Amino acid sequence: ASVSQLSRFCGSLVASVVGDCVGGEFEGAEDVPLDRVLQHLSGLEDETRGDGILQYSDDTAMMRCVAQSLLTRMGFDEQDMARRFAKEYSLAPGRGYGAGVVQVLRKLASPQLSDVFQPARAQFGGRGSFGNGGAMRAAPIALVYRNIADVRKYAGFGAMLTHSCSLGYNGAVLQALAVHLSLQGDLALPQNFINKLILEMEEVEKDETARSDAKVLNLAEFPYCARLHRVKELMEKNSVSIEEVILELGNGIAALESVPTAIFCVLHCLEPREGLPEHYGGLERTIAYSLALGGDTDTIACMAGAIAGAHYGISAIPQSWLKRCEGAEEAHHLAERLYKLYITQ
Ligand code: 8NA
Ligand code: MG
Ligand code: MG
Repeated sequence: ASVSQLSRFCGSLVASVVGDCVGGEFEGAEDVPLDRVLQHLSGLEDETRGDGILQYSDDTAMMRCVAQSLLTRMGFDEQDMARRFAKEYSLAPGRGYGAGVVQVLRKLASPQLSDVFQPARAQFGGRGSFGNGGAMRAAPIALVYRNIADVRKYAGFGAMLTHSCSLGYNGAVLQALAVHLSLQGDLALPQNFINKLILEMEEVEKDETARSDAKVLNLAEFPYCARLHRVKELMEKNSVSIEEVILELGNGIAALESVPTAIFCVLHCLEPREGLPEHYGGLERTIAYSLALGGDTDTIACMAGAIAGAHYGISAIPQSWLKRCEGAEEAHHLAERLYKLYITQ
């Protein structure tokens, strides 16, 4: 059955929140046995347990700012978005922000600041952050810009407010491109999906700054393209172990170590997989698998959720999960409003 655009919008933002909320349990854990993941997820379905609501973290807090800014300004407005990040942080500083980014968020609160991209450029001795904080909040940009060149441009700018290293903002570009293609139904042909991402990122990584940043950080040329080629190789294998995925793609807080990983989670879980319950649909498999990788689980599940939700649509997310995740309903409303404002006008 075909999934409507509205359902894809809602699925993307809601599944990203669900990934963040359920992933928080294992954030930073080295080794996460699949049993524990499945136990955690089946606990959500048990209404009598009353473990309460799972709280969202920085991932969702910042994604909401991006969506609200796009709604209020009817387009990308860096001043407004920066102010929203700063305000959100000052109201709820305990959402698990990265250790470096909090300095940027404090500086962005200053009314004297004229260049809102400046605080990000001062990070890490002027090199800028390569964390995945730009990528984790990129989905709303892919929802509202339908032209792929705009997706690239505004996902990059949106990330540069906190992440000025090209590895940081290009991770956001890749994440937004993956959501963009998923919204178009491109995951129906996984090989085409990954090939298109590689072609796009070849353009993105041709850039002089991207080349010199890769060199300075001792990475191979075209680092994202290289990872995407590894994703492709893993897709072609009959069986892939968790250890292999972590070794080849990573599970860390750097965008390079997590965005291609999230994309792989989605692709790998398009089909039923050994060890995952048979009654799970693709979206549930994607979230469960993302958690089982360990490391930055909230953010990998958040990013994989945004891509998978855009493919499967809102009805693929179990009600029992939604009900236990803080901000899931709000994300549904935000997606509906973005759809109304940008698609049906
Ligand atoms: P960020 O910009 O502070 O980057 C995150 C971290 O990456 C920094 O604190 C540094 O350790 C490292 N880093 C980034 N750029 C550089 C650089 N140029 N040189 C050296 N080190 C660098 O924060 P962010 O917004 O990118 O956040 C990323 C992640 O941190 C998110 O997953 C978020 O949820 C959060 N977080 C993660 C964990 C975890 O254990 N995985 C725990 C708490 C918070
Ligand atoms: Mg987080
Ligand atoms: Mg995280």
